[in-house]
Amino acid sequence: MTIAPLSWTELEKLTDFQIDPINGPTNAQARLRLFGHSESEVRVTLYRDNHAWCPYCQKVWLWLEEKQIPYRIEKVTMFCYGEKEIWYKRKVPSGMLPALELDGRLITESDDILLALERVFGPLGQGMEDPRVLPLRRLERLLFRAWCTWLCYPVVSQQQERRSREQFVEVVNKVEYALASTPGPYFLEEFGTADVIFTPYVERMNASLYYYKGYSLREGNPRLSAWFDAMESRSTYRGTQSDFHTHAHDLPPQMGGCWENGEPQMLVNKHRVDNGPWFGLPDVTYPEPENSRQEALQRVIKHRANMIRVNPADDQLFDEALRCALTFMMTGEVCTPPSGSDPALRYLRDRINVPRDMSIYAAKRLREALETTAALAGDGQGIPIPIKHRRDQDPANFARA
Ligand SMILES: N[C@@H](CCC(=O)N[C@@H](CS)C(=O)NCC(=O)O)C(=O)O
Repeated sequence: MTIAPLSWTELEKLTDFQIDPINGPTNAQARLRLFGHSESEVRVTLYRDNHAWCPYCQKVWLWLEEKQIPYRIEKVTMFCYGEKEIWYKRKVPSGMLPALELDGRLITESDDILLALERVFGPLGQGMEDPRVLPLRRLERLLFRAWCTWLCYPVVSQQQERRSREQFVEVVNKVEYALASTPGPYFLEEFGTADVIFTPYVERMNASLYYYKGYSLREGNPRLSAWFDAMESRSTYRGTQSDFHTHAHDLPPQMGGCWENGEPQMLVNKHRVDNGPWFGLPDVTYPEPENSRQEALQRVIKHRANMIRVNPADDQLFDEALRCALTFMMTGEVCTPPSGSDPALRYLRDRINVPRDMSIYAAKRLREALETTAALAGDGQGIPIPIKHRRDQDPANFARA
């Protein structure tokens, strides 16, 4: 039995999901964060990228959220997905992100930003220049370089591939040792600056090595695994956390390329990240919130006009197909989409971004509904995700209401 798709009005009745972007938990939509303070107390503006892809921005973002410093957020386009805003180039001629204004003074370079914030608001746990944090900061850079060496150069021989992997694993062992040297799950006794500094790239390593190398950082290393679990117990981290699919496809243009090794496990992982099932991937382990479907539905309803306009398919065809997928997601009833809509549904499936569009479980629910519904129409794929740039994600195309 297959049912007719619900109308937008009927779908709207199935979600009451809402967040308080200003004073509620960490979220990617906010333009102002007050943590219960008044707007007149805001001394900080964070300039970060539109899609929450920039790792150095995530570092500063997480720090501000942890310290609950009232701040404004201005979103800027990255070179890889669109035109840099002229107003931003006037402020920061290189166009680099993040930047931060503190009492009207502009600061660039994420480490300098954290140092300046510390001077005014105090450190987060042990600070940037604490003698116990300094070696951990160096270790993070060592890990970063070993990761780039493995991921971001073409695979020339199996021997070279093995050596790069071994060198990376050697540094990971040092990270495991550092994590094991204190009793709790964090780098030092208490959560603090060191954890914030490791977060953006360890998250990206977990995603990219799983997808391009068949290596599971989170599953293969018990201390890192416990660290990820502890990070996920924090609403601040959950609000900034991305997923495997988003990173697997946002990193290539940012890093100048990510190279697959073609090994059997890699091929299995890649297929799963792209085609599902998305539940059970080691990109998240906290339990799914009860309202993840409602969240996904609310986000689609809010942005449906742009999503339908930007989709390469005919607007009416995609409108109906999308409502079929949402009907299935909310009711569990099979709803067959119009014939020929399978590539359009998969085009959207491939472009849901976490945390920009919705949180990790909401995205999994929506991707699953889009894929299940597309499969009823056929096996047509959407236009492939570009590798050298991501202008398919140009925010200018989504700005119109
Ligand atoms: N060392 C800098 C690195 C900043 C950086 O590399 N930013 C990249 C994004 S992650 C950037 O702004 N690139 C320009 C662009 O993509 O538009 C810092 O720590 O802030």
